[in-house]
Amino acid sequence: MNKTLAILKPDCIGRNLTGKVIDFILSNGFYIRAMKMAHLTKIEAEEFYAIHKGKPFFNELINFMTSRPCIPMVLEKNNAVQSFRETIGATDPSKAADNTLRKLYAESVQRNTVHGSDSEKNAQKEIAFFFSLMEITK
Ligand code: IDP
Ligand code: MG
Repeated sequence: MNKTLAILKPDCIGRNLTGKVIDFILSNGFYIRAMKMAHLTKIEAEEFYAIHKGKPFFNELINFMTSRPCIPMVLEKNNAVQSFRETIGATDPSKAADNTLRKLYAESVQRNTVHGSDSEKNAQKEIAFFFSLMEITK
């Protein structure tokens, strides 16, 4: 099994969808190995999303991600990165497949409820951004 980083985004917390989304993740076969609430500062959100700096949606994305706490978690499953991307669906909920988290719950391209790492390398980087080794259970 390998690991990926998920974040339940501020719109998920704000609309009280946390329980439903966690239930969906678990019922799709993922194990939660670490989880916490975090209220990102602007500097932290800019670092996490550094790859998008300069894009037209960047400033609004940072405002959104710092607007409330979020819930980062480390998920484990066979082929975790790709499998979780399939579980969340396309970035734009109007293009997301049926029975994906974003199709079910996302409000818009920006307020799309959940983050998932897009590669093995980024998963490792993003997990280390939020969690120390000691915080990740076996
Ligand atoms: P991803 O989350 O599906 O990997 P990315 O392209 O990495 O999508 O974008 C990161 C986040 O930035 C998205 O999840 C979404 O919240 C926001 N975002 C991406 N594209 C747009 C856009 O065109 N308008 C507004 N927000 C966007
Ligand atoms: Mg991405």
